[in-house]
Amino acid sequence: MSFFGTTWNALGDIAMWAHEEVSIYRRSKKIQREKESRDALVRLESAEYQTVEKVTGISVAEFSERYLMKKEPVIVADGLKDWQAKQLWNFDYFAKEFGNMSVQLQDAGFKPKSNVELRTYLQEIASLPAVELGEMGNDLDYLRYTYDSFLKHLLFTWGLGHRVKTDSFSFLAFQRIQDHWQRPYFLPESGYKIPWVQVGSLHPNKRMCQDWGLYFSAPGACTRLHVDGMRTNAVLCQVVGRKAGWIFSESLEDVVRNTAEGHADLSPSVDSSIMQQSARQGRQKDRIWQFDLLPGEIMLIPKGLSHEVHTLSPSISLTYNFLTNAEYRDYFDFKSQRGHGWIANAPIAAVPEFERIYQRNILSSMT
Ligand SMILES: O=C(O)CCC(=O)C(=O)O
Ligand SMILES: [Fe+2]
Repeated sequence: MSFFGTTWNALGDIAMWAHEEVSIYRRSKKIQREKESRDALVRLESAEYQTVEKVTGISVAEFSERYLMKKEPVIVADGLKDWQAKQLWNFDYFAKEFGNMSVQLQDAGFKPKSNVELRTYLQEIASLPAVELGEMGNDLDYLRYTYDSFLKHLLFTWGLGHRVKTDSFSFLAFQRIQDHWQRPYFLPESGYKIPWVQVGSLHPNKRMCQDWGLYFSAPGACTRLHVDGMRTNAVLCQVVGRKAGWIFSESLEDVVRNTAEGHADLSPSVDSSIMQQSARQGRQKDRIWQFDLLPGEIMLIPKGLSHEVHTLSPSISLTYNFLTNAEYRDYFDFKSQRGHGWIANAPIAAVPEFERIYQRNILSSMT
């Protein structure tokens, strides 16, 4: 990319960010959320429950029309077909290439935890036995992203990262293993609002996108229920191991957050008129998607939807966020109403009433 192209993209990023922050700040007093959900049980029980669809060989146009624009999650089962990462990446590879680095782990809610040697961490998790969805290890820390200074962060997001010296694992890995991965084949080349790419092509392996991360996690580790900070789309690219969990429709955002955080009435004895009314309203739009993500697959987590992710076997994944031009209006209106993303203070998988619902649905999908 030319110097002018890079400058134009960087200015676009800054202008977008400033415009959104001001707009959201001006509306922030009007942002309301339901702080308690009295009809949570009936809403969760009457929601349409389905598994995330898997497709292969999908075109950019079809992906956009059927999934991206409709905020419908999907797993592209041959998503990593052109990636060298599929052959090259495993726990030994990262231990060999980056093992001496010190990395800071995080808990299930992105809170910073201890610093450890990368090799030690990888060796500890690499051979742990697989678990089933819902089996959680409470003190299993996650390697998601290791920060460097704000200035370096900006340089990486503007595509100038190759010039920067860094001691952070995430930043160094981004520089060194660029050729192992690329923009997924079903995503458009250009026409992005986030990151700003109006001319030329987006190369997410050259320019660090929002929420970019190489994630390493142990069976039983979890990323608690949340909406991504900027409410943009995420692609979760699964290179090694298996992950599973749920994505919830936007209509269920407050219900699931209150359920996870203990602000929901989950007793079956709630006033029957409330139940009938919410069942009627809910049936039209409340949806819960369960996913099962395998190596080689890429899942779209649509913009603004709440999700919780559980690691079932030792896992390496790569993720980043984006927003295309055509989605901008919808994104902006929704974000203006709801504000920034959030992360629940407890996992929804630990709520027995929710567990009953998803176990029942797993069983019924097997018969
Ligand atoms: O893989 C995970 O544990 C979390 C992924 C996620 O939430 C995302 O990519 O937005
Ligand atoms: Fe997320």
